[in-house]
Amino acid sequence: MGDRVIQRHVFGTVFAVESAVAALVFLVVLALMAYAVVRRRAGRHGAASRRSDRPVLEKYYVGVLTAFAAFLIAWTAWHNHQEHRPPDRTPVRVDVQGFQWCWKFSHPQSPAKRSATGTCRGKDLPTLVVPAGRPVQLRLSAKDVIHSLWIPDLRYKMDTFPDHVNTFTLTLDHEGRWRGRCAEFCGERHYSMDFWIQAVSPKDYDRYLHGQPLATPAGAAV
Ligand SMILES: [Cu+2]
Repeated sequence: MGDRVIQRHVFGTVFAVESAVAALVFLVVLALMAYAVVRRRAGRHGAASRRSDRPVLEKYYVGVLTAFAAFLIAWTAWHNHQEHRPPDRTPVRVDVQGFQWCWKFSHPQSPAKRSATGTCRGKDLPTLVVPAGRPVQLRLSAKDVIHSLWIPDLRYKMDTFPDHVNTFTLTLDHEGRWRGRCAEFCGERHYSMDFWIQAVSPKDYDRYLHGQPLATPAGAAV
């Protein structure tokens, strides 16, 4: 699947399959309960069963549940592995720092020492600029307390810690702009810790690293 694997697709597939299995199990349990209630109300009930009444049925029941659980674990782990395998190309690096109450995005490979930050008050939101179609490694840390970088539309979320660097690699397969948030309650203005993530063409990203303005200015609607 290569570079075009995006988290939203993987998340959607896993979520759909897990929901279908959960719904199936739920319906089967409901049907069995309804059957038991109706049967009892109809008065066709004998003495309470003893433990040893249906050993084969119980083994079958345990086996089916174990098979469902094993399938779900293996299915999810396999998809997780597909998304998190090492990128084919050297990723672009961006250092992300969360602080009370905004973000700072630094591009260490930028000759112009490019970085973006803001106050996260009103429309003063920082923009994380990344190249579309290329793997981007985010190195996350925090200045004060725990925050969490969250891009709901793309299904990315990872905590940022003051004393530890968390790393993950994402690839956005097309240009666009999405809203990001803080997903870890971090104090008084946690609710306003929003930012933008904007994927631009690799050529525009290179210009951005060299300190030139973007063709589509950061913060403008795409
Ligand atoms: Cu926060």
